[in-house]
Amino acid sequence: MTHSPHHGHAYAVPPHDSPTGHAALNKWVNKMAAMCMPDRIHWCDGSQAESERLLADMHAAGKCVKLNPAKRPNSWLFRSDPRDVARVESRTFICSQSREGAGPTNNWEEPTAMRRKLKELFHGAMRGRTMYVVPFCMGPIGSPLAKIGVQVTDSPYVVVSTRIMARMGLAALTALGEKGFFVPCLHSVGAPLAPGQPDVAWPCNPAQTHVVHFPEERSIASFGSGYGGNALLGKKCLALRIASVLARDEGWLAEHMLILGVESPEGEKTYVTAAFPSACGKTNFAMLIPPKAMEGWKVTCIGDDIAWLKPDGQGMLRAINPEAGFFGVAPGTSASTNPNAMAACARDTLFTNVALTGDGDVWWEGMTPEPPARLTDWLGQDWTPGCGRPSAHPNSRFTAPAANCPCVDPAINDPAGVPISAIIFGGRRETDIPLVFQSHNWSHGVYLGATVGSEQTAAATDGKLGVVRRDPMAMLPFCGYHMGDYFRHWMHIHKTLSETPRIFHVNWFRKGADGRFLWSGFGENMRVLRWIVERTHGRAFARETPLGWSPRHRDIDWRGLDYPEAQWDQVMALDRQKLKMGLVLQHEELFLSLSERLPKELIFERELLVARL
Ligand code: O2Y
Ligand code: MN
Repeated sequence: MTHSPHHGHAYAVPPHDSPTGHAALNKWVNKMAAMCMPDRIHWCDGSQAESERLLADMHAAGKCVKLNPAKRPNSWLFRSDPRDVARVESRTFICSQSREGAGPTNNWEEPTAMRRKLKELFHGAMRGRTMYVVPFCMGPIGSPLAKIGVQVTDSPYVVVSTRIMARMGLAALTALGEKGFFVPCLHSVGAPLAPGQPDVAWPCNPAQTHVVHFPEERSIASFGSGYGGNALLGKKCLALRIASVLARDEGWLAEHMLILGVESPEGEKTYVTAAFPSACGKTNFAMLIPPKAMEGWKVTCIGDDIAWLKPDGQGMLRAINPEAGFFGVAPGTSASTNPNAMAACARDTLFTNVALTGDGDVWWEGMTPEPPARLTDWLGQDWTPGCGRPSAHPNSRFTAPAANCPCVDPAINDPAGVPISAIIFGGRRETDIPLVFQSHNWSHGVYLGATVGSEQTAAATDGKLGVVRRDPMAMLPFCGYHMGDYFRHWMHIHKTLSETPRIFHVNWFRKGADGRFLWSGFGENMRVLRWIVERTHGRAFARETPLGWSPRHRDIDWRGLDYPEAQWDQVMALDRQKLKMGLVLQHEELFLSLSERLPKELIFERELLVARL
């Protein structure tokens, strides 16, 4: 196949041995190659040997640091370009046929115009590089809930990361077969190399970054960034934005939720999902270790970020984690805050933008109480404590296999998924919102999820720190269609269930008048989680409040903790007048922006809330 670039001689797609007879896939790969003009094409098999080869090549090219195998076996450190450190919401687009289809919460551009722009951007974008063809399966191979994607990328970092985060390679290709449905995912760092031009450690093109979704076509194109959610297209792009559209059309839910299992001392297992906006301690909650005094209670982890939930033949909502690894925020993760995450990244892990110790290990703020005396920081510069800069970027990450996590749930690879008894929504709120309450019913629960607000942190660069952003179901940056239709879909799903999960709201982050946290969180959250689980089984007491059903001090398991009732009253307090004047008005603002597409049930719920307050 030949193609004539603007500036000169014809381009011929390099010969490549496709391992699949999937005609549509082969055709698409050839078409992408003709446009991007890579020097080489490599179909990824997903083997350990392939990953080792790519890492060795990147190491030889100065693109990563091999960590000390005695300290961190089979692990590597990458340092990104300082302009490419996080998801870029302002450059993320949902290009549905109509602007209405994307709704007011997404950036929209007319699809034909965007395709024209992308064609220009991708034209010759892989010159001098290898185009990797990366088949991957989101969800356990063979699961009726799983979906296949194929990413073409010129980033070997993306290839080795995808191998950890998804079931990648020949197994996915075999599951796809010769006629199966796949989501085409086009990715380039947008930094072609002229003949003889030396590469840089982290090629990218921040001025031209575009992360684009075509929901009707079910395809993704990402240009200019090599980082995280912009580049690992199986994660936020496929498993949330495109999957939310598939889920709407097919009768299921693609959610920004962790999945955990709670095992009682009697061995009863209850599965729970929870949605929190980015960087609200989701990974810590997903891997929670109960206080010692709550003997016999155990938490297991299915996933820390994304859940796909589908009613089964009996009307029970069952969930899978479409991912196979954790792309966790490093700073703040420690042996005391999350020993399970520390164990998960103790080996076989890719670190990005953390600091390097003198003996070839990694460090980040919060890993140990005392920082090492000297470090090489995430920018590759000498670092000493007190130099005034953090050693690791606040959005630095570990990419670790879920299989390494000591608390991984045995059902993580179960193709049928796990039955969900409770759904938790939460945000980061220093004031106003009590620690925990339960919705009156499904429609009230959807209202709670739809009106979640959270104070901003570092995961989204365009967010302003500390400002409360409405983040419905933690899906604001991730819903691939109109948010009003999304709420409607949540209402519809209830009609397809015979067993309805109970819905709860939590806020681990409330502060007292003295500015100190009223709740210490982490393992102590097990006390709240136990109440939630017991409620789903009809075993725990509560009192009715205007916000929902709330536990009293005596309804919580306090073994091993002296938590005074007066402090409980503070963490659970609600100021009716303040809520009526502030919160409900803010809900109104969100609802107004969604206007005609908002399901009427949510308007009723707001009226009921005002009346109760
Ligand atoms: O900044 C990025 O590219 C990653 S953001 C991220 C990563 C893992 C899990 N969740 C998130 C998020 O922003 O929700
Ligand atoms: Mn997330």
